[in-house]
Amino acid sequence: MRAWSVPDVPSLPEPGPPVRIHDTSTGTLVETSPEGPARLYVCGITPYDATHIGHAATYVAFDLLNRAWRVAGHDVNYVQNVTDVDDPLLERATKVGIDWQALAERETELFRQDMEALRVLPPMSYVGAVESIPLVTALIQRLDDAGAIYRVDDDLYYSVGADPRFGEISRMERDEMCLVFAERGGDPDREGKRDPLDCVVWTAEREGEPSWDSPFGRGRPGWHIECAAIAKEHLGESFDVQGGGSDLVFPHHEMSAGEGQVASGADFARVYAHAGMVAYDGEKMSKSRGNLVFVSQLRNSDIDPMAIRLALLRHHYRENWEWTDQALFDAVDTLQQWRSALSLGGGAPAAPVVSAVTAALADDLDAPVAVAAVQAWVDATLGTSGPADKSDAAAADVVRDLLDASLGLAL
Ligand code: 5CA
Ligand code: ZN
Repeated sequence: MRAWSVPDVPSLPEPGPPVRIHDTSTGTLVETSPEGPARLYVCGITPYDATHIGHAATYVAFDLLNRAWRVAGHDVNYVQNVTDVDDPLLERATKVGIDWQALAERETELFRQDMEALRVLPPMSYVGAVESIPLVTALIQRLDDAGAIYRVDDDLYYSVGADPRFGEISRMERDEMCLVFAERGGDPDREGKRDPLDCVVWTAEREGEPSWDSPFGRGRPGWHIECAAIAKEHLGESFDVQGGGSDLVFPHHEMSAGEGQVASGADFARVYAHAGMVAYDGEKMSKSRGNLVFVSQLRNSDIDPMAIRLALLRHHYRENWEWTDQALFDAVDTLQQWRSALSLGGGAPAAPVVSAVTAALADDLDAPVAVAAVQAWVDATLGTSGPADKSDAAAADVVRDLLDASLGLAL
């Protein structure tokens, strides 16, 4: 599938430090040490509605990782999927009476435009579930050869018990797994399953739903196997970081990692990184609850996308936080002040702010600390924090490049 256009990324005077990131499976910060290009898989959207601020926060978070790696001197092989066939998409298409493919194409296109406006670097491979069906069936075949697949009626299930490491990513107790599995698309109570937590990898053809030929009969892919198959094909059997929002820890990342590991014997990802959930009106922003603020709506009301991005960057990516309109207006004001500092050309020395911002981002993507360092430079440059050294005649160019390369803020 086509991704979106690549913005210019300026280079910085010197490389940034190695990047550390929080790993959900160990609860620790891990220094990433990519061999060759850094390999990143971030779960993409299910395109049945427009991109909301919660989605944007998650993709901006992993964009910081992509940028921090590049600043540290790595090439990055970034892969993202589009879940362009799945239950929620088909249900929405039926409900609103439009063709499911047209709905998926429309919302994917809007997502591309939103990502472009927010200066999120595009993935090298942007891959749909539908176009990946041959990869999915090949992976199911490998799992079947490993004895990890069985049938319930005509549907195929993956045995979670086939992976001795099952549960090591989410580290949830079984009771909790069963509850969360039921809430997030799973079917713990279906009769005929060997383990309530086993997940579907191939849903047999159903009346009125799309289906494709496969060695196991007509049907369509399950959700978790989609990401396992796409990641393995486009990044290799193992890769550096698997990313997504924290609502994907279980079952999605646990299941796709298990499927990946049983097929190859190798670790799926080295690190599992998760962004916190953005709330609005007191509850997690979600399509099913309907408490949404859409990026495209804000853009249509002439909000500067860089202000949206700055409002997101003011929160650490692992935090759960609540979006407010006021925070967006504050970001608009802040950008105006930053732009006036940059328009002076010279100002406070740039070198310390470059070190502070690249160090903060390499330290588990600490954007709030990076933003505070920029603010301190702006205050010193504008003289709003009292007398300051303003001797760096070329400071603005360096800080402008820093903002663009590290934080994705083109001012
Ligand atoms: N297609 C699957 C992943 S393979 C999916 O979860 N799609 S999604 O459209 O529902 O979500 C896309 C991404 O946005 C996921 O990483 C999800 O964790 C993240 N996300 C969804 N809601 C929020 C929210 N309120 N705050 C932060 N991130 C969110
Ligand atoms: Zn996924």
